[in-house]
Amino acid sequence: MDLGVITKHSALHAKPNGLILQYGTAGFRTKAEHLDHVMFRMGLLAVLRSKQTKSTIGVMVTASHNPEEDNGVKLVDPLGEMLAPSWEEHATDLANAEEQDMQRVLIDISEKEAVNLQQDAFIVIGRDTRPSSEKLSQSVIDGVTVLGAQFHDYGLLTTPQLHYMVYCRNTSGQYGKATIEGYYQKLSKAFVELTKQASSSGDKYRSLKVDCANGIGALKLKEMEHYFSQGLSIQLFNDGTKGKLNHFCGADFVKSHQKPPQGMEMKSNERCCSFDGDADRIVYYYHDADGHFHLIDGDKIATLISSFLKELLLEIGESLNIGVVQTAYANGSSTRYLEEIMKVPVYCTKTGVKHLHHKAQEFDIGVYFEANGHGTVLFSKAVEMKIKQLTKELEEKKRKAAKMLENIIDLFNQAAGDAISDMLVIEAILALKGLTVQQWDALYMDLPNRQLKVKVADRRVISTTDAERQAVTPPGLQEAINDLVKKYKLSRAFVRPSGTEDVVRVYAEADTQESADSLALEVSLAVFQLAGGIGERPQP
Ligand code: G16
Repeated sequence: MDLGVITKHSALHAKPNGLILQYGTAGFRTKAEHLDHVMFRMGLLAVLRSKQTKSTIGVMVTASHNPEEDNGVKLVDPLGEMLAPSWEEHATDLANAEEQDMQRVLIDISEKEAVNLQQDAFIVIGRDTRPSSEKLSQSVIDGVTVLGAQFHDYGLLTTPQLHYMVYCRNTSGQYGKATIEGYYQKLSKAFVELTKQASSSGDKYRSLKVDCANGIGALKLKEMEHYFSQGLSIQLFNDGTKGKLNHFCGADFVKSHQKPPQGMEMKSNERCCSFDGDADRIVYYYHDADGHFHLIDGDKIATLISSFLKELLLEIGESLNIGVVQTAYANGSSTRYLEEIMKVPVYCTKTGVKHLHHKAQEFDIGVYFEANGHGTVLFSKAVEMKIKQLTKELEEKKRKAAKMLENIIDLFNQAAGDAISDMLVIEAILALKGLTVQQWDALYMDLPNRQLKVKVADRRVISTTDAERQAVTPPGLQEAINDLVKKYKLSRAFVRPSGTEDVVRVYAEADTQESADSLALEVSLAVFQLAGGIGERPQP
């Protein structure tokens, strides 16, 4: 490693004085103008990680659901998963190193992680459609090339597509072809095979309105549409031709405001969905005949998928170990339904798909979804092999079910939660089961809930335990929350510092919407008072 060269190049991507950033829930995220040095340094770090793992590493330039002015970066590990926790710490150290300490920090990381600097390295890079993304991804490339590594720049990709590319490359194509056509073909083939099995009355299920958050999802769906149009016709809204990214639209907006995105033409009882800015989350919704808005979030997506998988397993006579992984944001009704009606074990982890993904790997079939619509299903290698075998062996009815499972396995992006893949899975299940969006929604009734954000001077003053359900600091906050929760029926509330925005998140649920709103407001006020709120006090 020619450290002199690194110092010279690093000076061209100088760190703003006094700026401290942390590798958060999904990498670094802040205003785009503060990220040039981070991008260069993540290019360097990706090379070290690639040398250490002797694998291709991914770098994605995106700030997903954040406003257009923000940007961010995250590294993707060899099997398409999020970066290992010890390397998140290295990422934070490197991003915050002063110019004169860069060499020392790089050497420290290399020594701690026993990186063989002579090893070849290969990096793949993707970016979203933000105006700042192209230049920032060039800074990543500068970091990669300064360490003499090879790279492939995929240019515009959804985040899950980059995860897919990394997984394909490190399994020598076994998972799929590491090209955009490879991704389109793999998913579309599985989807078309599945929907062929739906009865013709399934036709009425085969059109869908998609809000693309004015992001990358629109570009990619337009490219992909003709591959799967035999099974589904889609109509795109907020496709980026006029509106601003994530502005009054997209999955995060719809989930947190519990209302439809702007720019979407909804007729009553029509099935609609929203992607987020980098197309790794999806939520569904519809207006009923009385004009009431119904949100179908990640919890109900997990329920639909788990019940379908259970039915298929029953048909082929296999009792595999299915587990569902949620976070504290999961609606209480969903957890109860999964555990008590469906008899599926449910686990709760901290927010961040990296935590859910990890837990889901413990099962034969691990279904994980955050309530915000971020999730996928993981199948163990043994299960995949068994299903393949069963497609050859069994009598017709069972063979058909095994074949469906085989296609479902191919349709999921097992590297990461993926709005496009999840959308196709959901559409296939609805068509196969002949379920309308209203029937899906009626599986259980969500408890009314509300999410709010509170601005504080330093959100790190809040620390949590018990999968973020209890606040440990600041002193007195949890006691205050406990007292407030006691005032309402069927209630629950928690607070946690966001890992992607400079806010504290507040979640409350209760027996009525008024109670949930009022509890969320009271908890927000407690946070404001006890955790150093700044700006305007939370208002009803
Ligand atoms: C990211 C993570 C998600 C997480 C979300 C919000 O989503 O990948 O797992 O739920 O941030 O995290 P926080 O509450 O810590 O801000 P995305 O879609 O923005 O990449």
